[in-house]
Amino acid sequence: MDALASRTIKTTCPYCGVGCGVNASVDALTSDVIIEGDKDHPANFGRLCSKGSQLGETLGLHDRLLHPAIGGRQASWDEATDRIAEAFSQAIEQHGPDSVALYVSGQLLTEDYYVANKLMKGFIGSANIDTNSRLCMASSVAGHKRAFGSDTVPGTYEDLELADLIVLTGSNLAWCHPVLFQRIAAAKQKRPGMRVVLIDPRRTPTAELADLHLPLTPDTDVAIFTGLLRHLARSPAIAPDYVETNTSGLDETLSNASSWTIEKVAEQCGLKPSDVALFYQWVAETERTVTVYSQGVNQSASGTDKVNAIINTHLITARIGTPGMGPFSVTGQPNAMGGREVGGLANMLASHLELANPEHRELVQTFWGSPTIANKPGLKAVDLFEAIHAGQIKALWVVATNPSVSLPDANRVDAALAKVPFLAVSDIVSSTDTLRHAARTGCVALPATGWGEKDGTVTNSERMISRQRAFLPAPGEARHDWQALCNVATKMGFGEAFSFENPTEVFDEHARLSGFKPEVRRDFDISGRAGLSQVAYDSMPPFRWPLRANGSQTERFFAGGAFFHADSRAKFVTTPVKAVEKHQPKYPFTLNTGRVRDHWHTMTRTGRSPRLSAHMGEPYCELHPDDASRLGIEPASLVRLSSPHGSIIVRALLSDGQQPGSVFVPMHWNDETASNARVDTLVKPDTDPMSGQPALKSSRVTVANADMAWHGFAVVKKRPPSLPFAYWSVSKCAGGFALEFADKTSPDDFSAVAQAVLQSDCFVGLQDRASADARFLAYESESLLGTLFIAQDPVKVSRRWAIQALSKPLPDAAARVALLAGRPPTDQPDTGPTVCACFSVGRNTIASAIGAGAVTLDAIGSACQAGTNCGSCRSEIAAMLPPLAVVKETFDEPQAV
Ligand SMILES: Nc1nc2c(c(=O)[nH]1)N[C@H]1C(S)=C(S)[C@@H](COP(=O)(O)OP(=O)(O)OC[C@H]3O[C@@H](n4cnc5c(=O)[nH]c(N)nc54)[C@H](O)[C@@H]3O)O[C@H]1N2
Ligand SMILES: Nc1nc2c(c(=O)[nH]1)N[C@H]1C(S)=C(S)[C@@H](COP(=O)(O)OP(=O)(O)OC[C@H]3O[C@@H](n4cnc5c(=O)[nH]c(N)nc54)[C@H](O)[C@@H]3O)O[C@H]1N2
Ligand code: SF4
Ligand SMILES: [Mo]
Repeated sequence: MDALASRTIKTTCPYCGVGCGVNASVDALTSDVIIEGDKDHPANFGRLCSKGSQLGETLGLHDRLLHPAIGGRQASWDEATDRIAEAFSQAIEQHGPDSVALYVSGQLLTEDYYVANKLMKGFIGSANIDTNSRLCMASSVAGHKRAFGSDTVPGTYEDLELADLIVLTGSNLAWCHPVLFQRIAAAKQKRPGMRVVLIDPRRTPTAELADLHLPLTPDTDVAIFTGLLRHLARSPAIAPDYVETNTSGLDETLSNASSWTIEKVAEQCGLKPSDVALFYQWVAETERTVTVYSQGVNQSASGTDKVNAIINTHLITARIGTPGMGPFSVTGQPNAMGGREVGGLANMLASHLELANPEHRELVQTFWGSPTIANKPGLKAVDLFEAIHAGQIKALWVVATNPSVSLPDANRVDAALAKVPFLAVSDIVSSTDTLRHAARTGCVALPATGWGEKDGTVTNSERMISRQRAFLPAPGEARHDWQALCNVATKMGFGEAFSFENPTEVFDEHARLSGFKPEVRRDFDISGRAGLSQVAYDSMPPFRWPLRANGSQTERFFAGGAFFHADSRAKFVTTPVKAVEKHQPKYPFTLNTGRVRDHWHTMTRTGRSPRLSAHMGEPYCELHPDDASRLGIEPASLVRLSSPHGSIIVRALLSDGQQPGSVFVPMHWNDETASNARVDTLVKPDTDPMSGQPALKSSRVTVANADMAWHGFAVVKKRPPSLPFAYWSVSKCAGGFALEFADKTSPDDFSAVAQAVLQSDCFVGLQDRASADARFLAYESESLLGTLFIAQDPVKVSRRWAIQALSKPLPDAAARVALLAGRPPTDQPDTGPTVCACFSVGRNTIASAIGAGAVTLDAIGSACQAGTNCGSCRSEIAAMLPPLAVVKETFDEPQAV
């Protein structure tokens, strides 16, 4: 056992921007990694969500990328970095610095990110470095800059607890920032007077906490906040002194808002006027108001305007920078903020300085002592991949992101990855949709260290900088991303500026730059942490920026004005309301996309966890039951969604939380986990004109039955090398893999299907060819290899029960018959699909607890443990509880059980 691994190490969760503190240790006997929430961390005070709690299950060396490769052939680091340096240098020599590009990620540590940005902007001399944060936070950055003159998040998480009204817009906080959701839920329980409003076209689990849900027509947020501004201007909530002293542009912005009466807003947004009026009334009467926003706001062609329409309502009321109030952009990735701080976007410079400002460029160039500095913005993510098609980009290095899955018009992105003359990809796993392209002749794959192996810092949504610390050794030949970047920089001739020995030195340079020439006014400054020794860096506790050289800090920004525009005033931004898109008969549905509770992005990590994969096992499309019945789509059948850009096949999940005419498909599934479910192949590449952020939540699609002749479900110990069917999806389960599949034509005999899926000749089974009903079971000596069920309609066998059987000893003849019958024996009730991932509690178990009289979350927890560990499932459990009236009745007239 490595000496590193025997102690408890304080680190930070690698998933969302909440940035929870994690205590990690390795069990000396089993080598299992034990994960607990860090009670001392100011983001979570010991809480973790389901993803954080199950981090241990996502580690391990299987499927890791362990060696560099050139053209798919294993190579040494020296050869691989030679090849990258040569390809980059050659392109620069022949076609100039703008012919090369880096596409990086908000999941890099600040130290990795700093080095990447320094190399590109200061030494290569191009700003062609962009990041997946373009898909994520770019509209918030642009909105902040327009309003404040800087990319500043004014408040802190504590504001969420201190607020009397929280407006959540375009955010599914319960699933995407679960620990913040829990902090709000706890505060609301203590202070029931606190109100929550949710603005989201669909009813999500977040709605469980909401006193009011406004299911607006997609992309009409600008209208609702413009109307709110008008309303506030006419209410006692207006703060004339603050507006007068600290802002500019209100008159023009208000005159743009003048026609947006409650009735007009309600009509534009498809809401009841009384609901809009109630929302406006609550905001007007509640001084302590926080507006939390995320991708329903950012990922839109009017994303930046949405951000500014929100900020306008906080400026007019002076509800900013004061405990319990403010606009609050919650960031997605663990280091979305750190990336912004080092200038990771193509239009920014390090230390929150401006690429467009000559004084700022000179400051950074002087500090770096660099031969050059990029003097014009580089290509933004969507444009960058388009520039490959135009032949402008000759060499591209992708680090810690999976653009073949996550960028809009993903088939065209794939074509670009297949076409770019030179491609390098750094990743931690051995196979992704993007990495596949790096196996082309002459292209390079680099193995990176992942969470638990790497060391550095990340910044969360409330400007809190925390350490990620290693507690595992680097596997195989994996190296840290900053090291790979320094290796290449050195080979390109920039060795002196990239001679960092460790992340401490990188952090130190970053901290010093932030305090260099303080007379150039900026918000970001961590020079108070410059000059740390290795020991001090290693033990550095979380701290919030700014932390200046003199030790001073700013907890919250802008209560007293002091904005970062030249006149120190904030700007009201006029945000014209765009017309709602007309109905398009050819593509009648609006395609909304986003996340599920237990998967992270392209599933390269959460997909390794059986517990996390149990919650949502398959790609799906949420669809209103009325639309489904009109189209003849049965629940759980397979549907084909098509757009002008592509087409996918996913499972239909009927839900009246969805608006008729809209569908929702998660972004997670990809070619590694399903036959044809990359939702971004459908998504249009339209972007916000200000921020360049793609409009990922509003494409146009058709929905139709996928018309399958038969459906299959199997659990197997070994994943089959291929599944030759029109539809398939694979998920990790305890002891093996769960497979769903279907095909267009029925074979005469399903034995060949059984052979391919069960990967064995030793199987027993029965089949009824006329009804396409068949069951098979394969075993080897004492153990079950897999079971397979085929039916004409979607297979109705209990998934949990079939999965459990895989880990049990080979059943006796009676149990085999029960297995083949596809029904749990009567003494083993079907516990239903997983709701609580921590304790693997199924929906049916929770339903029986409710049936037996448990009518509160706590009572259900006592009865079956569900919801008692991380709490991420509590909103789903709450949704299963009967409405209050029924609950009361049950209390009044207890039923004899
Ligand atoms: N479980 C999980 N958590 C995550 C992630 C993950 O992959 N999995 N990823 C992290 C990352 S990087 C990010 S960026 C965040 C994202 O966090 P969120 O933004 O909360 O998540 P999304 O599901 O992308 O979208 C949020 C909501 O926007 C709604 N929406 C769509 N269109 C509109 C609209 O026009 N107006 C309004 N008001 N709402 C609209 C959608 O219906 C959806 O419920 O999550 C982070 N946390
Ligand atoms: N339709 C639609 N598309 C979307 C979104 C949406 O809501 N809808 N959301 C967008 C948003 S907000 C985001 S943030 C993106 C996310 O999209 P991506 O960034 O493409 O998704 P990830 O799966 O997080 O990709 C990270 C990759 O880096 C690898 N990796 C993990 N750790 C490390 C490391 O330390 N070093 C290296 N080198 N590699 C590592 C992982 O294995 C994985 O392959 O998706 C965007 N795309
Ligand atoms: S809320 Fe969950 S995913 Fe986000 S940082 Fe905390 S534990 Fe990780
Ligand atoms: Mo994101």
